Amino acid sequence: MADEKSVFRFDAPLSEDIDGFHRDGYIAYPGVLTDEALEGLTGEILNLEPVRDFINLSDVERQKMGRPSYFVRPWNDRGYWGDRLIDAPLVTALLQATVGPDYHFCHSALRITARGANPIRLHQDHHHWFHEYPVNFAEREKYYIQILYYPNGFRKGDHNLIVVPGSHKVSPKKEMTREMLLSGKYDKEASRELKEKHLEVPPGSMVYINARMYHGVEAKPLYSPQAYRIFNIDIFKEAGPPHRYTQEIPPQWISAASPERKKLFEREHYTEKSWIP
Ligand SMILES: O=C(O)CCC(=O)C(=O)O
Ligand SMILES: [Fe+2]
Repeated sequence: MADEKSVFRFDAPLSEDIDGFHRDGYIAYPGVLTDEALEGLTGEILNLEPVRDFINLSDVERQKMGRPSYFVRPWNDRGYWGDRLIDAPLVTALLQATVGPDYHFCHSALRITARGANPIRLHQDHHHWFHEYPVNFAEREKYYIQILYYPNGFRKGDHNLIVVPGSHKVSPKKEMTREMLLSGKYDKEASRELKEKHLEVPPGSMVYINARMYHGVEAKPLYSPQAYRIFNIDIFKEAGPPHRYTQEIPPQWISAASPERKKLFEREHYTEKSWIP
């Protein structure tokens, strides 16, 4: 539609962004959603019934229930702005500049995290690494891209994203710990000193990552001034067999899709049998 409003403040990455992606394993775009998209997306998320139910609880109630976060995967209940994220020009340009032309939409998720949430340890995300079927071996080197959105941002020390720039060059290891990764032992493989970087981003930010890069999240303190952090994620995979969470596409998404968007959805979704030879 020619009269569609912009989702992002610009439509294409700079070449230095792409250089940064290859060097560091991620690109951070602080405040990249337009004001209108940020307001629209935030409203759509906060109006979802299970999200409303979750944020209407008090911290004490959530702690009693042992539920400091609300999580849904796949996140299919998307409104106008949530839907537009999937193939907004900046997203398409980033994927084409990094993965190339052959990629598919894998899945999405939504998480609302309240005070008292645990940290998420440093990890890589890729669903072919730690499974040992022939298909998993064949698919290991392919791109798996996570696009992280932070509608209300995060501050350092308050459920902030931690990245280890350059760690996408370290081959996946099941038994890797934070201490091992940062010990210096893998610096040669990464061709740099591996250290944590604690990010801080304003509302409306996106972080585009190669999911091979180690990343984690700090805890959300009980005294956090931000009552809850909103996080939504879209994941894209290089063309090939399904990953562990490659989602079934709702039929109405397919029938409403443009020919270009349809291509993103035309792939198999994951089932228990997907990897069994
Ligand atoms: O919550 C975040 O900022 C990132 C979460 C993450 O790394 C994950 O869900 O795999
Ligand atoms: Fe992750």
